[in-house]
Amino acid sequence: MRWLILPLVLVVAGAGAMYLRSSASAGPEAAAAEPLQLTVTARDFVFELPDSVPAGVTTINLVNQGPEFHHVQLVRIEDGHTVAEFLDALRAEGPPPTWVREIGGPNTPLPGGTAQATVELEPGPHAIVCFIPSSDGVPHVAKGMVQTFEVTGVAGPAPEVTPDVEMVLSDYDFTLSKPLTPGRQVLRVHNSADQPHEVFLVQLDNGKTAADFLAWTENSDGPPPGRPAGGITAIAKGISNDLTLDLTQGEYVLICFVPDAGDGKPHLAHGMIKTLTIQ
Ligand SMILES: [Cu+2]
Repeated sequence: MRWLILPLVLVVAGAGAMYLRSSASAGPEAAAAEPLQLTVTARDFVFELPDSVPAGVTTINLVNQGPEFHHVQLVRIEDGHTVAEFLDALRAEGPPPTWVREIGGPNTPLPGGTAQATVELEPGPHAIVCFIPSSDGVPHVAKGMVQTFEVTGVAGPAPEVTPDVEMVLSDYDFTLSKPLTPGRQVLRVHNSADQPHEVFLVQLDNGKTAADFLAWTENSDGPPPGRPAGGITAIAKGISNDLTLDLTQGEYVLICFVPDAGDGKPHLAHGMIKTLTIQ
């Protein structure tokens, strides 16, 4: 199996609790910490962001200047490995390294649109990759859409964010702590499974089904039968991302496209696709 074709089959060892920190750590006089902000601009086929980014809880704002679809897949390069080794591994055939950990990022907005997700950036080498394929089947990473950067310094106090709704990703399901509702809400997505998972939320057009959307992802013929409504890219076991959703009533579908560690099929083929009515 070539990593460039099925790049998200990243084997991950261990688990790291993210920023689900105790609220007891902040005294009443402590100023409320805010997430740091990082803008990532995507175009065909490059990412633009600083070479060096401060550590801490950070809201990643993806601006897609298209015209193709792009996402931000953040990975942390661990265990003393280097960005050069990471880039070599991306080019090489064979299993992906165990020292690369997926830490999420904003999932796919419409071309010309924006998406956001809040992640914890720890010091060390990182990369942003786009694994979405063009209509020729070639993933954007193979067209140059990978950018490495260094996270530096020491993180300040983490913001005390209480999510409105929590979602746990497992093999192969999305479990919500309570129903999503119309309006703005903060969703915390956590992966409890050994495999990495993502969530991509699509609001279906009137009369369209999840099957219509899947058919469209295979041939991209004409306009999509729905529109992206938020999501996060793959996160390894133990990682969480927060995102703000702004929903209206309607039919939605939740999808994970991450290839399975066992058979290489996207997780949606293992049942990791779910329809929701938001009312
Ligand atoms: Cu999955």
